[in-house]
Amino acid sequence: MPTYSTTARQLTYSAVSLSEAITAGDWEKHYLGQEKVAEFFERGYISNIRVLTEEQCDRILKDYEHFIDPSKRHPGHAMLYEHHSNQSGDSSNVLMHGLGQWRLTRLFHDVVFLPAISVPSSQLLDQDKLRPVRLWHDQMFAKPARHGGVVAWHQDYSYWTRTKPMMHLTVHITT
Ligand SMILES: O=C(O)CCC(=O)C(=O)O
Repeated sequence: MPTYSTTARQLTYSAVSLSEAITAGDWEKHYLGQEKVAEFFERGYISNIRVLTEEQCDRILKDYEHFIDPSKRHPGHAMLYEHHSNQSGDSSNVLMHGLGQWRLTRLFHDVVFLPAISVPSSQLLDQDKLRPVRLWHDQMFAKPARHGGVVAWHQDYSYWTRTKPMMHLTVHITT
């Protein structure tokens, strides 16, 4: 069971994870091929990289309900850095936006550390060598089927300036 420390405001778990079947020997299978790596440095992005199985998606969607359904609100809700239940500006649609989900549930916590994400990230931070990876922040946009809102047009250039020389990247996970 997770515990919530009121002093450290940090979620800790006793054991196991979303990737419990993955052992150190499995790291290599997550390496991107040289073609994909080259594509990233040529175009600035790559897409269609599977990071979760369907079974993992089904499990994480249960945790997702804590953030989208007020009647299932998580007991650690106050630990979110931000939570907006509807940023669409339209009460007939929903655009939930939150930061800090990784601190609340085990699966959202574990997704941040999945080798399927951290290993390719380590390859893509620097063209010349593998780099250690750390989380800057997580962010969730929820657009429920048939009544999902849209994110208004905006630019994210300021993110590009957070490290110099640039040594960060964004991982977009869609289900
Ligand atoms: O997924 C979206 O609709 C918006 C994403 C976005 O604004 C962001 O990643 O900062």
